[in-house]
Amino acid sequence: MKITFNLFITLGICSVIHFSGTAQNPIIQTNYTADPAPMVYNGKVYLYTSHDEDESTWFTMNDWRLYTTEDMVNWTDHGDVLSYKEFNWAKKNAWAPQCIERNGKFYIYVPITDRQGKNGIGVAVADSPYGPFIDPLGKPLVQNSSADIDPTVFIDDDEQAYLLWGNPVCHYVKLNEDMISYDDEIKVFPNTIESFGKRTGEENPNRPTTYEEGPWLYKRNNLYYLFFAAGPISEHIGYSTANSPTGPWKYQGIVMPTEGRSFTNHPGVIDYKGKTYFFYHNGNLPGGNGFNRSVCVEELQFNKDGTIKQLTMTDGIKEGLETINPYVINQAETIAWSENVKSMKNNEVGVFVTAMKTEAYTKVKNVDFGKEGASKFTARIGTTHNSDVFMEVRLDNKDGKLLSTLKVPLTGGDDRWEVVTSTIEKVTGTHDLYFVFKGRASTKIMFFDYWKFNR
Ligand code: FUB
Repeated sequence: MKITFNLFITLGICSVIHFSGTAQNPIIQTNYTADPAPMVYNGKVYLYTSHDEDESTWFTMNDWRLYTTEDMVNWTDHGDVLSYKEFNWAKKNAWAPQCIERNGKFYIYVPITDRQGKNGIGVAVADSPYGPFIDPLGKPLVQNSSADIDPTVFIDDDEQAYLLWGNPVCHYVKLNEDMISYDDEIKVFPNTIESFGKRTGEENPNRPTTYEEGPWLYKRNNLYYLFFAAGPISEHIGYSTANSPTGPWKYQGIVMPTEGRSFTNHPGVIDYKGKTYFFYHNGNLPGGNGFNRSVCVEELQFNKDGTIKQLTMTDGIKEGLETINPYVINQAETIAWSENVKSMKNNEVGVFVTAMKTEAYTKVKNVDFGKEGASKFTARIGTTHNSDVFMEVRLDNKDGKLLSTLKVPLTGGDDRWEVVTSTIEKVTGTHDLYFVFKGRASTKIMFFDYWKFNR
């Protein structure tokens, strides 16, 4: 991403955004996330993202994070799964990643700037989608030019894997079966107007077409789609199609026009449970802007001829694909929506949530209590404040029916917890569940690790 500092400042400025009570976008509210890279594996969506540090005024990005869902509305936060520091040749810039599975191993491709200041694409390998990811090479997989950012990886039906990347042109190479080497020559897609559309509103000899960065390769009905962040700045998302993963590409138009308070955007597309989903980012969280971005998702729809119905940024997906079972332990960091809550991680409990202000809350969508219903509620919680701190459990909205008010025990730290149980009036049927955190302290009101109901 290359634009002038003044333009960065202008485009980074934020205004106040208001959400309706049913908003689902941005899908992560507990951290700023960008550059979505969804992967479907064993019936679950694994969403890898880059991570804008809070209050960034530049691309201050140190690690990659993972979120999962089975219903497309409740997302479980698994925290950071890899940092640029795991690559001993890297200096900074944990930018747009993508992870793919092959033969039970998980390969994540990441752009990083090395200790000499050169861009490159690293690869790290894990036995599980949750990591730990290890750099098998000890050096970049690709270090070809300053264009080496934004990798997308794709395995075709004939098992050939492709790595594509680049700004301001799109490079590609065929990967070997081991996914961490290549014998083929690195090539560039001809950056023609026919392939990527004529750039309008900016005279730039290096960028004659709309192709900017952030390619994403996807296949449907034997047609290959190349989604990409398109210019000029502020970016929109465009796409091209071809009969082979290496082109020739034919420009097809705009998938998502510019909007959303971020001067970048970045596509990620998956098929899941019979639908196609389009992930992107914007600056729409409170405090959000071009350097404090947030990942969103929309359903993507196609016309009969395979072209794409243009999208706008919406409040998000309203209907969950599954319900949540309240009679097993549910992690507090499985969230449909939240306000003033941060996710954190430690060795004691893994990922947990911290309420940063009084009245902070998390919402879990579509909790199915069944016909028999629940009569007990249990949560693992704690606080460092000896003033009164309470966690309320409510139904269907933040001020909805009160099921329970737990007095949060003074445990003294997020490495010390108590399990608290209360009896509740019987609840049956399917409801959205709200956990509302109340206390007098000005920060870190309380910690919340998990919850469960009993019959
Ligand atoms: O997140 C850093 C950079 O911004 C990415 O590499 C680009 O795709 C843009 O989203």
